[in-house]
Amino acid sequence: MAADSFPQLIDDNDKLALVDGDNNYSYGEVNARIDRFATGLLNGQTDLQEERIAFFMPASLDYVTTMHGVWRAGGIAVPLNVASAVAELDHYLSSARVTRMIANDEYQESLRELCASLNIELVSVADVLADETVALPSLEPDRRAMMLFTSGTTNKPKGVVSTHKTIHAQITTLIEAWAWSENDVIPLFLPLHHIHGIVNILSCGLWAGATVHLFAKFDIPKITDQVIAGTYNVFMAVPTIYVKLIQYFDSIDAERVQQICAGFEPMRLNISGSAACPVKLFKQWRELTGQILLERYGMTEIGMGISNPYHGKRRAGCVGQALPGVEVQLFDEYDGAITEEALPGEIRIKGDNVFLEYWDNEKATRESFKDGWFCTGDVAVVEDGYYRIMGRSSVDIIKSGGYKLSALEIEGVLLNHDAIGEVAVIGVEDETWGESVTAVIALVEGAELDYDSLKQWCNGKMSSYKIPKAIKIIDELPRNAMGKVTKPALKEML
Ligand code: MCA
Ligand code: AMP
Repeated sequence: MAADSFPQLIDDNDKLALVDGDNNYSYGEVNARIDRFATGLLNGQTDLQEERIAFFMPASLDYVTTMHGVWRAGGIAVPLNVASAVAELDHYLSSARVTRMIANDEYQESLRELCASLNIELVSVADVLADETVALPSLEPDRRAMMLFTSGTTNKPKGVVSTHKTIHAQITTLIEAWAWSENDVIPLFLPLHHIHGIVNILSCGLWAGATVHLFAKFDIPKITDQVIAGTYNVFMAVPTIYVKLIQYFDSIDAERVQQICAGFEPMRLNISGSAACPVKLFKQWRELTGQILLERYGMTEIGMGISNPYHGKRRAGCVGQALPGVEVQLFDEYDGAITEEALPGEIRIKGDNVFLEYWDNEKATRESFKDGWFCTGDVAVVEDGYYRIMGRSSVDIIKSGGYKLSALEIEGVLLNHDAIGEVAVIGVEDETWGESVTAVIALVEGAELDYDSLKQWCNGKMSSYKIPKAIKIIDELPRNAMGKVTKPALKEML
């Protein structure tokens, strides 16, 4: 591979790349391990020819080895959410036609039956690592590299396919815009099946030669210990994480709060994204830590598109301007480009950062582009040269704690419950989660249902963060003249 066209790690052998608990790994060690893993995956072949290889593991040396190993060997990396329910995994694995699954001991048991039924070979990283390395294939930049599943306005999540070129563009634009350097040290505690964790933190960090501290989950005491120790100079998170940090401050003594805030204060950058950062939160964070949050806007299909400036004014409630190499244009409902400020329109995006296709779904891919622009479904307005996100065109998408959830997917599961006649799932404004999943239910005649039993019934049928946080039982769902449930009316009612 030509190092300048692909997502890569720097080749400074001694520089510290990853910290995983008490273990430190240099770029030299990680690079060598990736080559051994890629060689093992190839197992005599010269190129994986876009074989879909799924992996099911939290942030770890093995995760990095697997992701880059699949890339170097010419496969398509399919990182999965370790919190997925089996039914969700079945959909991801079968729709992507995955042939091999990489998971380590503790996770293998939960996957064995499913992998066997789908004829997927289940192996650990150690099983694959070769003793020696062979020459790895030379790949064209437009080869498919990664598939991430995203929920949308359809019942089942779609596989978003990016090429090496896409990921390279997504990384390099952020390296430039946010001034990444090898002096950076950043914690990574976000899930690694989404762009935020994969590209913005892990891939940018490794491209820049920075040090990335890996956490299997958002472990507030451990992470804040390191903040107090002055370990990090960059911090990236979803708004819910800043809210949770502030909530944590209420549960600890004033001296520790002061130490944590003093640890954030000298950092060169704190970023918020994946969901709207409320102005109140922006102000609270500045008062507590002195940090002016840099808010940016992105999407699985495009990586990052719009960002407040690194140098220059970061405006609360706004997401800033188009990133370098990204074209952004607002369009009205008649597909006319909006050229005046203050008129809202749909955000459409062009650039090398835009994904290639929805896997095996030509129709959905075609419908999501107009005249070469990718249509995001998000509505924004420009005010004094800054984009401000106003909302989404679909009421069926909910953003909870940074996760994009499909109301239709959740409704599809809930409708299998014997007591539920009709259901509409909506996102209700919430201080912690941004939007909180709420199910409005009309029961089957004579049936009864309480929240706790429904929550229990949902366990194992969907990832836990999709399970409604509340239910509201009503006699009949409101519908318009076409028979469609009027979700805006329901939202207003709640
Ligand atoms: C956890 N819970 C949630 C969520 N997360 N409920 C609703 N929404 C959520 N997002 C629930 C669990 O089901 C559980 O419920 C309880 O909270 C505690 O779970 P736990 O895992 O301990 O919670 P946590 O560690 O505090 O997790 C909160 C979190 C997490 C750290 C904010 O949700 C998270 O990592 N979110 C970020 C997701 C992300 O990276 N999104 C980026 C995608 P119970 O106790 O009832 O079982 S967007 C993207 O990539 C684009 C390109 C972009 O712009 O960035
Ligand atoms: P996902 O497909 O999970 O990557 O989520 C992408 C969606 O997150 C976008 O289409 C937006 O609706 C939302 N989003 C991301 N960043 C922001 C932001 N800063 N403000 C508001 N919404 C955002």
